[in-house]
Amino acid sequence: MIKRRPELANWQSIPYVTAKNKFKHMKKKYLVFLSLLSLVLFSCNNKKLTEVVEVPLPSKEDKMIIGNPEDVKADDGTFKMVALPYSYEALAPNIDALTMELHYSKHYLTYTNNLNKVIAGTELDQLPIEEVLKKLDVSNADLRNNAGGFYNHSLFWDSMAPKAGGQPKDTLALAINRDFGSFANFKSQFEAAAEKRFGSGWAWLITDKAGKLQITDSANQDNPLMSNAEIKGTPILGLDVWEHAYYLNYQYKRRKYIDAFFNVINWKKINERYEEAMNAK
Ligand code: MN3
Repeated sequence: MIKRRPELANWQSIPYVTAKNKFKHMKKKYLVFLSLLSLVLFSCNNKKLTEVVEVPLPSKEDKMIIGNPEDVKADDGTFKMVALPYSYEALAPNIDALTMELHYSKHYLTYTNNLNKVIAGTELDQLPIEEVLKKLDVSNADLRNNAGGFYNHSLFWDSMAPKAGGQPKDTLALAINRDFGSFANFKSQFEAAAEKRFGSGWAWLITDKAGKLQITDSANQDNPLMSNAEIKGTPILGLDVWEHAYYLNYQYKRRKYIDAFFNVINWKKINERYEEAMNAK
């Protein structure tokens, strides 16, 4: 026998069970009254039941909001958004689609538009972004935050790829072994830097002036190219640890996000950047 919840039993049994024995003798008026009563009971309890079983699953509408990175257009300006080289869904479950969409189409777009606004007409306007970062006055918060935000995110997108992760091969693998002893050592030091960065900021793998790999971190949208950096160098890998980069999927568990990032690091691209940085020295 199927067990009914009490509220279910009420509306299903009362009108019929109590009505059963008296049915033949009932006057028309009473029948009408009962029908009305059962209607009222049914609709009330039906409403209650709906409320009980209602689960806030994502609706079709929610799923529809995942758009296409190609549709994101910044306002006209010197600095152009880097195209996202994969769809918003491509890094899931490591980085979820909604986080990617908001991060790229809202945060990154805003940094790009704001940088173009704040830099327009200044002497830095026509320089490559790396030169802007080295030369900007760090007391100019507007320029510092938006130039940093633009550069850091531009580097971030293709630091990741679907079906990536694992370990670097090629030149970078040798350099990591040389400077950290092993990939495992590098990984644990990088993860520690990303985890201990208090509040919003970034963890970095850079090449310093001497060509040595170093791990560092920075607050907000600062980075190792800026004149105020504790350890200066050329970033080849950056991890965004702002809450907007992981909170939807990982909430306060930043460590889980950091671990997941290692499943999508595009080591082929990082190796290219490393070789470029070495060739530029
Ligand atoms: Mn970000």
